[in-house]
Amino acid sequence: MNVPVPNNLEAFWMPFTANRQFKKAPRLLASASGMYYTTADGRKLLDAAAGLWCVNAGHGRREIVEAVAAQIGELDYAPAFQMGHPKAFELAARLTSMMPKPLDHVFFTNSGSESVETALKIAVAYQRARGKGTKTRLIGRERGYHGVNFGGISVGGIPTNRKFFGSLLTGVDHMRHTHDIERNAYSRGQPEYGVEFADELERIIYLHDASNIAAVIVEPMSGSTGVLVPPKGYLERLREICTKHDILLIFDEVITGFGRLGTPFAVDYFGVVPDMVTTAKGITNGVIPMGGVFCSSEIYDAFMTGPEHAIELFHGYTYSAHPVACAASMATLDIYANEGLLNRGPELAKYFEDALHSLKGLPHVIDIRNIGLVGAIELRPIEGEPTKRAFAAFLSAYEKGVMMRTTGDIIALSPPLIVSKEQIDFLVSVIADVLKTLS
Ligand code: PXG
Repeated sequence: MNVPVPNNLEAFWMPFTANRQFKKAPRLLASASGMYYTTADGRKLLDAAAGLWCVNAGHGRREIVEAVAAQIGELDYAPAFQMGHPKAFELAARLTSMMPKPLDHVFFTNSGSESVETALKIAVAYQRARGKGTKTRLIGRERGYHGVNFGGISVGGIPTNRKFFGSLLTGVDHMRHTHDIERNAYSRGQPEYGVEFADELERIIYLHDASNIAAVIVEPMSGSTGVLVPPKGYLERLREICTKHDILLIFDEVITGFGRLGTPFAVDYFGVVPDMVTTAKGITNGVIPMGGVFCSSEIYDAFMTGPEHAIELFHGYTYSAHPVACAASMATLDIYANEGLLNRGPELAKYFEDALHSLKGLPHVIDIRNIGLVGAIELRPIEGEPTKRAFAAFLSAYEKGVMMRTTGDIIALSPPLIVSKEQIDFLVSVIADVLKTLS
């Protein structure tokens, strides 16, 4: 029998972590409030990552705490299969009212990964439901991150997330990514060059034939692979090509959803409407796991045929529309609305942009890019040791009072949407310090 030992870090196999290194020098967070974490050794850390891109309204929001506590007392759990509870329907109506037409249905999940699997399955099943059962292939993109389940890593484009896990899904192809630092370094907002990368989709469609392709999935802005902002006109062109060939377009808005770009969704920022949108993270401010897949009425209606007593879609999770998650989400949406957090772009994005770009010229910096309340600083990798320089920057920032994310040799910044100009200044001054002292 394993006897529990106090302060034993061994048992927890940590996700996406260098376990042995971490356990030698752990970084433990003990509490959080507003824009700050407090570490177990009592230091205050500015949260420049919104947790993991999810705590958009900041930490410790009392309204969410109270809504969750009240919900557990009133209805702790309710099955969502052949049963319902009022908040699930209320939340769905509220969420879909935030989306442009025709995205007027939402399927609830518990994470971004589950949202992606759900969207891919709905895409394939939809094609079959409307009599186009040969349309099964899925197209993703290099450097895309769509979570860690088999569908998501198959359409995803991160080699390390794929190479250990066998043959993945069959029938998947990928477009090239849109990162083009030679032409677009130091872009502010959408880069000028690269609309033609969307034309690769035509080449892939020609190869496989549109009659065999169900859907294309992309992040409107790739977050976790280093804030890759789509070139001007790129998403519009993807939309045109998908429409022309009768292929569904899925936007993975797990990161961009709920205000990250300074607008409620990327759909609003870019003015491009896909057929499905995957979300999670900010849907509950990260407090309770939850995700949602928005679908067009055309997709939903295609399933609403056959005998009325029959289940239309054989898919769902024990915790789909969990009452506590629904309560957390409603309280979160109230905060977003009351404080105008989903529309902070006009007020803050330019300030954030100027602050970030002031780091140009500091040691190791090879690109700075931004959109809404997301920014990235790309560093020149140490020769033969990729990722090491950015990770050293992460550790140094942690010592200096900032928690940020790094991916590859890129520092990614996505503060909670309650961030103030003074906090942006502090963040940028810490990063400047870090860069000046980094080898
Ligand atoms: N799609 C996108 C676009 C994501 O960014 C997922 C799906 C998967 O969500 P879940 O909830 O299953 O993790 C994500 C998740 C990072 C980082 O540091 C990014 C994510 C998760 C953890 C870390 O960039 N994105």
